[in-house]
Amino acid sequence: NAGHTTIPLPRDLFQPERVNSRGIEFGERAALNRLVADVATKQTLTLTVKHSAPEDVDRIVSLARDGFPSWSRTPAAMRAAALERAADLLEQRSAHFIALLQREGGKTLDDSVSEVREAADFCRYYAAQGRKLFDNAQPMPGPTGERNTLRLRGRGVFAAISPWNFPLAIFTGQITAALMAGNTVAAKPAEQTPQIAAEAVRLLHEAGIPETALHLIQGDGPIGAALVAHRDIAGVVFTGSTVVARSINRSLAAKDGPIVPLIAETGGINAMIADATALPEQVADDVVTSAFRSAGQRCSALRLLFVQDDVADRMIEMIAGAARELRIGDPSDPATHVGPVIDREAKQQLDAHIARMTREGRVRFAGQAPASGNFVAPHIFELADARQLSEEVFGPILHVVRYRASGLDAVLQAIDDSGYGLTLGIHSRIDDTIEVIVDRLQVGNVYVNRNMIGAVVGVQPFGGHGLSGTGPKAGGPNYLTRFATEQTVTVNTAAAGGNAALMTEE
Ligand code: UN1
Repeated sequence: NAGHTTIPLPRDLFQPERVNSRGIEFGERAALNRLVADVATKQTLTLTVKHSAPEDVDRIVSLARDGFPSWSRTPAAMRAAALERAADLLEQRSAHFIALLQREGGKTLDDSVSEVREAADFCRYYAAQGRKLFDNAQPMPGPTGERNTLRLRGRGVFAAISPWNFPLAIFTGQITAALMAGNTVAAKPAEQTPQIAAEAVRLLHEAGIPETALHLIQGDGPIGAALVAHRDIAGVVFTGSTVVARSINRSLAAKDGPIVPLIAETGGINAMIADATALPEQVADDVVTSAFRSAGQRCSALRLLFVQDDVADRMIEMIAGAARELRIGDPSDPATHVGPVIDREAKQQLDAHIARMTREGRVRFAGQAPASGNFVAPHIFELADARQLSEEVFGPILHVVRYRASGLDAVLQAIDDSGYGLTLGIHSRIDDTIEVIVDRLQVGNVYVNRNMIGAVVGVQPFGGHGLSGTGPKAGGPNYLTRFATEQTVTVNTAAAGGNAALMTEE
């Protein structure tokens, strides 16, 4: 039997005059106002999304398989054009998607605005990369009398499994990369954010992606597992937890039939190192942004701050001071810095972590959150040893560890030993220190003397290593090729007869 997800729609979605005073960079005022009116009439409604049943998975994957020959032969320039139209549509309807991100994803205005921007950026970036990579076979060197070319082609049906924390950007990014590479797609969004996914798919179809090339499967973990296990899946792209990535790997390994690649982007116990030469105001600002913005619900977020002991007390005090200024509450209020966590289950897990740390006497700062709703206040805990944090805590919770200058090596060892390698922050004014740290740690995204979230498509391609994922980096120049398979063609140009046509193509 198919399950379902019910999402209550909150009151007061927008306060337009305040939105305007903050200056949204794109989207029109009229659209915002229409939206407010629209939502106001639906205050008490709930949204119910029907989940796919396991037998639907089979039907949908078959449809995607049938759609593959035609889509994979569609010229890359046409596939790219559809992605570019999707970017235009996302921008034209940004106000609508911003509202959805606030309503369904609980995201703040700033985060929602950036997310629509990022989704459009993914479309344009992959379109531009795809035009370069896919339409022309690349000539390869070879001896006289032989012509060698290498080309990329789609693999088949890609399963795209995406998280609730970037329900538009990551969802759209995975799908557009797979489509640009010539695959058809069965996309399974997080069960917490079904409406955003449904509207994004509708928009992509409207932009010119054929319905036979892109299919949506709504549901929770078991539906995702059925999709991954399906015999006709040619590739899987996944963003989410390390635990789920492992189970996908196991499922793929256990399948008969083709060997199926997994592109996984997972979590991290992301560290920042602030030494005694760092600028305290800058550190405080960047730590608060990295650890608490988006309610800490980014895989890039800072979890573990190492502070040199000479400056530790002052630094922690300044960070706590900056954290105290954060406004926690309704994400539809433009003044809010920290919105809710995604659901009750997430809140319960975070509350349990906070209770344990508090019992152990580690509290250095505890913020205030509204009592009702799924809010978790920012917290700072001090640990004696980094190894006391062995799992990713996905919320607005920062752990601090002091280190002595002579103990930097042990800090690097501890970061390395975690097995994760996603983001890393360094605050220091000593170039040698920065160089040593960057060189020593195999981490995907390193940020020096700035915050460590918000990787920009095409500027800081995003993704990690080890327990943090397989690479290649999303929004980077090597991403699309991993969705494709390669074919070389070697032609004996010296042969007579049948090869003449191929020869004259040159
Ligand atoms: C994620 O949180 O799942 O750099 C990944 C950033 C974002 C992270 C996205 N691009 O903060």
